Amino acid sequence: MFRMVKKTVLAILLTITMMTMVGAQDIEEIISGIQEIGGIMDVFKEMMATLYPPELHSVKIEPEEPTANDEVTVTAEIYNDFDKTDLETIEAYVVYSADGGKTWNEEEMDQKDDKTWVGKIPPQESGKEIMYYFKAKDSAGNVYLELPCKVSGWPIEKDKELSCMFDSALDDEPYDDDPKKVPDDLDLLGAKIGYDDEYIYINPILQAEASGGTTNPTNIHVYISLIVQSVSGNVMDLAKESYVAIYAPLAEVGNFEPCMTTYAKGTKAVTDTDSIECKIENKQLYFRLKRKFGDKKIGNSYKLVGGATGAALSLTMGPTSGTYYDYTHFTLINEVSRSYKVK
Ligand SMILES: [Ca+2]
Ligand SMILES: [Ca+2]
Repeated sequence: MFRMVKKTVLAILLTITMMTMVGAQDIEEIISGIQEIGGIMDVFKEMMATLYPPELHSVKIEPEEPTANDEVTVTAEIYNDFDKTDLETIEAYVVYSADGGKTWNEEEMDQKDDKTWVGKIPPQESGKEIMYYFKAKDSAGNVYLELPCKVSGWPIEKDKELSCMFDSALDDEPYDDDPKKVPDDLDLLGAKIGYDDEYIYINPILQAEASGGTTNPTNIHVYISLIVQSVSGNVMDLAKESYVAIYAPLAEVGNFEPCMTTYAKGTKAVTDTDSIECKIENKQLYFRLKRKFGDKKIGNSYKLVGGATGAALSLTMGPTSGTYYDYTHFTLINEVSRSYKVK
């Protein structure tokens, strides 16, 4: 069931993107286009279930002022919203660094009850500042992820990676899809995310370098990442609340820019090239999105679809004139820094 549901979510995301690209400017027009996708209302309810990743509600560390002899017990309430979804949190980790975020160590947490997870951080040297963060996964592969530090170093230099980028949710297994079904340049293996005060950075991890596709026949590859701040019980909110990063090297064929965002402004869907930079470095695709877009601003907590890939198969587009390939699950991001000092 979930596989089908996710494909439907992906179809919606790509339809939003593609309809915007062919100039369907009115949000209601886009939504009615989405509703024409076969069988969509049947999977509506199940679809909603995938929009609610695990959430973190409280954190406690013991002892509060650890010494070099103390193992630290970390207790966190992490669970999916029981009112909104049947999905369950199945894994949780506390990840810590004793060197200011250069290297990270992961400790799997034990589940105590349906809300509470307990993990241990081993004794650390006296005087050290220990940074830590949490991540968790649910039964559908959605992820809760804290971002403990800010990205530095854009633009990315050759043979270097951006700092402070962390793994968001993966796609479905097998991560390496059969090339007959998903070409390597559209095959997602996961996605990384990072942030600073002005921007959000996303690296959809592709098996081979992103490529444009072909103009004849029309097969224009589309790479997207998506941020959504609030989805209040209606999947169609995706169209109204989404901030979509789009990379489509051949988009100029349809008189569009190869690197742009789309989002709702009032009742209209707009495209914008000022809020985004797309970059291919070391064969990887990176988006840098301004936190401010239109009349909105991304806060410190939001949901992310790290990557979705598809192709436009026609330039006069309706809901059926595109195809989708791959898609990562939802991640709930929380930009938060946590630390304690060893006495
Ligand atoms: Ca894949
Ligand atoms: Ca593959």
